[in-house]
Amino acid sequence: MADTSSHSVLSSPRDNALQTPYLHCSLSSPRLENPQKVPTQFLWPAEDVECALDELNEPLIDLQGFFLGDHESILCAAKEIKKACLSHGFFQVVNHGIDPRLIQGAYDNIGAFFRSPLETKLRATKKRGSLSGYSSAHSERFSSKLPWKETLSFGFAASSPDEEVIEYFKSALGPDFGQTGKVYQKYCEAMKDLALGIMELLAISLGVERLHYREFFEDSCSIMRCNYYPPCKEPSHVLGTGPHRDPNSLTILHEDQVGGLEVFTNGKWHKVRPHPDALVINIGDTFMALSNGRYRSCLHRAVVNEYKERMSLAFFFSPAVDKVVRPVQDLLHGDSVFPARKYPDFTWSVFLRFIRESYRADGDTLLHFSRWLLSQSPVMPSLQDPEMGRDPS
Ligand SMILES: O=C(O)CCC(=O)C(=O)O
Repeated sequence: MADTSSHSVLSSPRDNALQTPYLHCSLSSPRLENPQKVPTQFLWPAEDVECALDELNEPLIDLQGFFLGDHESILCAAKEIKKACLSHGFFQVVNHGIDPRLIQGAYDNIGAFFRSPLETKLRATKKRGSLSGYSSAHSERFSSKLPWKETLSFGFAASSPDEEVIEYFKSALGPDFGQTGKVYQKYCEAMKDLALGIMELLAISLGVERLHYREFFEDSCSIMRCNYYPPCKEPSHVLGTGPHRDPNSLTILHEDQVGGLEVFTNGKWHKVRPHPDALVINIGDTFMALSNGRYRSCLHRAVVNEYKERMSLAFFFSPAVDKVVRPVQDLLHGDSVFPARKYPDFTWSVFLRFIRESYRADGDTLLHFSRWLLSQSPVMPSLQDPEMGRDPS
């Protein structure tokens, strides 16, 4: 995989911070002199940037009845979730119980971080192989098809000390960022609790014992990523986030009202309409494996806007690193649609290492990971299964 030790920086004109950012590029290519022109490292192939015309007709699921324990509402929500997950792995939830002031606080704080002078952001620079840190266009790892964005990522483990996120912000960025750490500590805790609730609904929808996934994910090890997408003069040639399926289990995303998230289903890209009160939920590869391929890991991307900046907050919910990812027995009865075993057993730590060291997440990550895993462990009994690792889409 190509790599570069230099970095690119999406930065803003001094007089109008975050309104009309342009790009300084210090990759191996010449420095960008004309902000109207996108450097080649940010260009994507035509098939990846094909324009979405239609909106996705995903369900907007009301979680109020679930929190109140209303049996009928729970069954109804589980039914809608099942339909969405069998089809594309994407839905939105409202009445999710997350305080809107917490969400606003998360945007205010991370907006202030992205608006900070470059030298402040670089204090948290993501090191190669690390999950946490500030990254400009992921150029610390890649040198082509770069995403038009800056990100700040950090870990959140359910079993870690109460102040893990606060400590991260203070140690990476200094004491001034303690308050931002407090907001994100709370935000991640709230996301983890919501994810555990959604796991109950997923279990019900799959006909699995209701608490099975809640217990499996009790000691979850998640990743929070804040995305900042500056406006781009040539939006039709770049992507804020390239087409991919999330390798983790479940992603809970809040996006601002600019719009840009798109989902691939029925052979084409669909726009997702942002709902101010909703959280976006998508199934990731690890849950697809846990469901033995029944539920689809959602293929998605984010496009950028010519005039407006955009931010999104992605919580990537994942199991404890050493938990063995294996479907429950009830999902292993093979038939013509779902073979007995679709993916080999794996742990989140091995999957993470695969993505960090040898593979750039895309639409086929789980397929390639499964093949690689099988090539490493020829004694795995599931090797006999010819359907192993085949992507359902
Ligand atoms: O910003 C978005 O809408 C999508 C972000 C995303 O897919 C990611 O961060 O992996």
